[in-house]
Amino acid sequence: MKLLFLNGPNLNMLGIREPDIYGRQTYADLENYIRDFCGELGIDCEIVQSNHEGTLVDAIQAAYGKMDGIVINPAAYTHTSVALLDALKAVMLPAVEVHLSDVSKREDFRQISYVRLACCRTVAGYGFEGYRLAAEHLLSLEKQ
Ligand code: CA2
Repeated sequence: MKLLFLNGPNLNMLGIREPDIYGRQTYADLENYIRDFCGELGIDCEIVQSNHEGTLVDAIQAAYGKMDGIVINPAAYTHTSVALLDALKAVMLPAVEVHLSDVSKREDFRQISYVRLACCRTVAGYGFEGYRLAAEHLLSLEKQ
């Protein structure tokens, strides 16, 4: 199984500020964590981070016909981006939305998620482990 792991704006700053919300581990640690569990689960992974909405749209489109699913943490674009929602709908790949923090317990403006409308599951509040839970869910769908 081939999965695209897509991370949105400012996730490259992990570990630098707001450790109380996002932890002390860095974005490089997150990439290593993803590569490690993908190795264990036999998943072929591609990991992309961008601070630019259009680049994230391009990455979703590039997954069409190439990947079997998408794990996406759109970061702040979660709450604003119809473009990411449309891109996910266009490629029709199974997608899981991931958030490091439990967005349901945060500010009102984080209660809206556009991408959720194109995702089969949301995993929020489990830190790095959420990415593994998302990948395991997509694996379980493939085995059905
Ligand atoms: O909890 C998550 O994973 C979020 O997607 C993270 C986003 C936030 O806008 C979403 O509402 C929830 C923020 C990404 C990283 O932000 C940082 C800010 C300062 C220092 C390090 C990371």
